[in-house]
Amino acid sequence: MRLLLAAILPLLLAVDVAAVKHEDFKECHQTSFCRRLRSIAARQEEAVANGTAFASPYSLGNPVATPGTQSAASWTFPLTSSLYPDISFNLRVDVLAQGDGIVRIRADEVDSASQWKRYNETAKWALVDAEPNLARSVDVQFAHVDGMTAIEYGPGPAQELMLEIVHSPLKITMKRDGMDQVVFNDRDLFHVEHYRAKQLDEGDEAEAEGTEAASSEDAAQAVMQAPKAEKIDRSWFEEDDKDAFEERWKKWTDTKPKGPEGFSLDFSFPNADHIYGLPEHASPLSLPSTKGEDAYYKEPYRLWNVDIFEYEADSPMALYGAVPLVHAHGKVNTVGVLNLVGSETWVDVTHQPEGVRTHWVSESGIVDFLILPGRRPVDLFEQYASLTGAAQMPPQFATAYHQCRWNYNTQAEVIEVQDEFDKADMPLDVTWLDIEYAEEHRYFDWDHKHFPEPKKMLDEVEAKGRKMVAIVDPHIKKTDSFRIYTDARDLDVLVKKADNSDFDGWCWTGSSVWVDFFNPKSWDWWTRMFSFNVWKESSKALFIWNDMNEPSVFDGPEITMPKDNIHDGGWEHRDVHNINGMMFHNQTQHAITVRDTPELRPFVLSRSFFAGSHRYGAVWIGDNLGTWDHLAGETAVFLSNSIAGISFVGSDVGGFFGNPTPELLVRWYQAGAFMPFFRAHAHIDTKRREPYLFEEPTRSYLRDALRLRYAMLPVWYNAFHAAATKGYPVIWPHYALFPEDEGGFAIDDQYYIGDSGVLFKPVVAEGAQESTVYLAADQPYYDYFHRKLYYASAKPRNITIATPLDQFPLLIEGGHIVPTRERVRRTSSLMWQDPFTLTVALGKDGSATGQLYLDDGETLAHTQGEFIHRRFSYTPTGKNGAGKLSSAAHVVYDGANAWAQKIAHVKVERIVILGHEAAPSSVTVAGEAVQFEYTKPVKGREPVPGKVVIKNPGIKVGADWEVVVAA
Ligand code: NBV
Repeated sequence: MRLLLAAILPLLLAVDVAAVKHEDFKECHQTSFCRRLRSIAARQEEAVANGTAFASPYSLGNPVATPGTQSAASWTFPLTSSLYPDISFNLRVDVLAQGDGIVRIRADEVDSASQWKRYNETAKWALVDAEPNLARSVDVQFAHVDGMTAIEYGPGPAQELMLEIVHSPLKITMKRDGMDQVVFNDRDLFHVEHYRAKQLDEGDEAEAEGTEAASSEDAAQAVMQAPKAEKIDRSWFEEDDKDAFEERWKKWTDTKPKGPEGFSLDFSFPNADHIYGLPEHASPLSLPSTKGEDAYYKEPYRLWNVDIFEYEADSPMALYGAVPLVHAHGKVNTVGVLNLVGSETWVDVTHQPEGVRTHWVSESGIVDFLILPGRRPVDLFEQYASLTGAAQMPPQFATAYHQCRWNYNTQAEVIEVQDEFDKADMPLDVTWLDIEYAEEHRYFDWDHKHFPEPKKMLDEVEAKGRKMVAIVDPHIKKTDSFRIYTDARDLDVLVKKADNSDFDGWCWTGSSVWVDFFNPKSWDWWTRMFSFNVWKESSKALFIWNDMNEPSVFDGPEITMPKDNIHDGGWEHRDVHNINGMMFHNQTQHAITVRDTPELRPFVLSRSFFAGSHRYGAVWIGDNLGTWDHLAGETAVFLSNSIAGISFVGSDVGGFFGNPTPELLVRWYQAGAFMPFFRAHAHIDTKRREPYLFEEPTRSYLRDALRLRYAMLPVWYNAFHAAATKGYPVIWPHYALFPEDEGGFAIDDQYYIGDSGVLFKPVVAEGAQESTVYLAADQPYYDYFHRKLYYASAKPRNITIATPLDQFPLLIEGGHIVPTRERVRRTSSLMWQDPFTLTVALGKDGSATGQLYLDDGETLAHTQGEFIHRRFSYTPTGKNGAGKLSSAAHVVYDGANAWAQKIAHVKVERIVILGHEAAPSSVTVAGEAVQFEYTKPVKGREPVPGKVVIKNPGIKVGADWEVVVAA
């Protein structure tokens, strides 16, 4: 294997300076369904532009209550296309009980004479309940008159939401307060390719076996009858596409046994100015246009999970993960659409004076989408979580610093790296092992030559309070001497080729096979592989990294699996491709959860993801380049992933490829300290760049970034807790936190951590001595390090901050209380009983609030009520800053729970009140005076806030108390 690597390495290095190989990845015109469906849409739009009347050929019949649902919140409508009158479809509309009125719309071909069935299981994997609860009938009012259906529903008695369904031509509008929010089929671009038999010759279509019985005459007749659709030409929908039944690309042939089965969806958002989402792309958060004269991109956003080598920092090309979710946002309303499709999908976005329009084309599957009503981004987060679930509370260590590299090559090296961190007084929680730890890249099997005693190594690491992560990739070396391969083969759980034999392909392991994690038979077996009885050389200090799960297949089309490969249930790979990585992540996470009794919190990092992946762990954004433009572009990627649930996210700090300059590395560590997932990683060929290797002052700057992360771990833990309980992102983009502030809608280079009020902006330009920050709230903003006070009264609300290399914009918005732990230790697990500092950043009305959630960081006891969750409030009680700071339970919990008792002695050692205008006369706790120091404010052009520092107030972090500040 090392020989193979030696052979491949020069290739890897050769491209070190090159950019992505565009020729390895398709553009829309190179994939037949995209070419076909997008050109149908283009023709239609051209016709409209030329003044030709055009209307959708699709219409609905009379509704019936959906049989079997026993609810008055589900209706089915016969759906027909005037172009193909003999093909019947159904359209089903459900109003869901959850999420204050989420609507689900599904359409499928019915009674198809074809032997084929469209893939209908995306919901099963993406949603917590594939069939979410339907609304109680009392909340929903339904009316159907003369080709028009109106469904009123919504959270309150006001019934402010309405679905207006125009039957012919089909158009579905979701309205709020009488205004159109989402219009489905607004531009009449909705189209589903029904199953058809392959035509032998032109003109044979009516005779051909299968589903297509309508003669062209019938069709012409139907077209005549279709209202307002005189000019539709059926030939538009049947472009002579030689690739419809078999598609060649480079050396690969996709056999496409089902023929064309794509579909096209069209959603307009008349009240939106911006659209966000559709991760994963290295594009701005507010998605720019892909069509029209001022299109920013020439290609649509592509959702097709790929192992993309050296991706570009600004591009709509597909990356490793896919969440077919958008937020459409305007000053008054925000709405979402979640399109449950796992096949290849391309999305065009256009911005018009009349709002934002989107056009989605997908290769296969049923039509199944959900309209999330909003009204604001925070509601969308909750609605999305009500469908896909919330993330799990991660183990504490996972929120701290991770040191990775491809590769730490020996057991001794692992220990040495840890020791060097200790010597350099740099905190570290996790050391990672890339593929070289495994004998011949047979994951699970240690290379004993270099790791002679893995258990001993793991125990040594654990003894220092640290953890390890080892990689387990999905490609399995195809050799009879490898138990994972023989097991999977004998269990018959491998992905199959179109001819039903086991698929094999090329990867790190050489000739490899892939387990089909859609096959339930693989699940228990995979779980067993991680049990301590089976993987004897592992321990509870070892966690897992799932890479290459798009899946990456070196000799496959677009470096992945052929689309005609077969998964469980006979489904083709094309149907499930974008879901594939999540299935692997899910099963690994499960295995890591149950390997111990009682169960401990798992940690599994995945590269590929889909809607719902946040339930299974963290994600990183793959093989970035160690360049300034990558550092600059990543913030938008984190935010875009985050709003789609994929919020436990980070990048390879320092960049995977290349050798960053010390300055770039410092900036990346500063950025990394504010990524939800903070891990340094580097390609095997890069120079070593562990932070302790650098000279001063770089070394100190790197140390400062690491220590700051550790000091702020409580802030991060709060945010992770909100993600786990409410479905909120760990980091918040401006539009989500300030949904009415238009000036912030396109901002994607700065963000807030949870609801902490902490605003961070990475410095991403070489030599930048200052940075501009946008302040959205009408509040004072305090420099985190107390150096300055900022207030943006003028619009645009930009301020300039000095950012020499050891500084970067980190502000606390007035009105927040920020808990930190300033005694940083070598690893986070050792900090559990350290005292807290509370920084009270007074708002302009003199008040502030904050919270602190703490649990054991390791077990699942928190789900049984073992935690503390405090709410801190500073309330002004008089003039000149008189006030009181109090601590009370934030939610109802048993204050005597085991964890609360265990940390009952943990103190608040310091309180810093920022923005205090005059020296207090006294500070007392329970009537006893406590020591404090006061620093006067500096007024003028460069103001510094007045501050009170209270040392050792004698209070416990888990208790109720009051600190009284007298004027
Ligand atoms: O396992 C090796 C690498 C890994 O370090 C990286 O983080 C992954 O994104 N892996 C990709 C395989 C191929 C890298 C060229």
